[in-house]
Amino acid sequence: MNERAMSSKILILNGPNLNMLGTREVEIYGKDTLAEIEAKVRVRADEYVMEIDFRQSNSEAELVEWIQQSRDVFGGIIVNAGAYTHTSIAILDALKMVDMPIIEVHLSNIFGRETFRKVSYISCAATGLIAGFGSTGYLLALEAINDLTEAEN
Ligand code: CA2
Repeated sequence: MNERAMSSKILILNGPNLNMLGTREVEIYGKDTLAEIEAKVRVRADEYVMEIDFRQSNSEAELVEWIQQSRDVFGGIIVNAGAYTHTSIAILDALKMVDMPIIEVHLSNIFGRETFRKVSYISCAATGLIAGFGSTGYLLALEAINDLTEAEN
């Protein structure tokens, strides 16, 4: 076991415009609203006996603050940074400061889309990345983080 046992609390961060899911571009992002994704994730988290804190913000600064505050509180982070994925060195730097598994999630396959979406600034701080499976990606990320934290504890 690690010197400091990992918390089973998982922080799930969602970036800009993800609060609008289910209203437009359903052919790309799926028909689930963010609330429906959260409900599915909560059911799976209960099965893993994992506590989750599911948040969304359109503000880069707020996302950075939440990541900074996650240290010593959470055992892992699942992050869909939305469009900030492709622009934000600030979110990358914040993620680099936390010492816990980080799973990057995208509903769409960002590598099969426009050139600007093929670059993720935050990937180099991530333990792994899941893209292209719609809302199922959040469940896969939870499974991955459960395995990673179980292995640590
Ligand atoms: O595929 C993903 O999960 C993304 O992170 C979603 C972001 C996009 O900017 C990234 O390139 C990939 C966008 C999320 C929300 O977009 C909406 C647009 C219209 C209506 C509803 C949501």
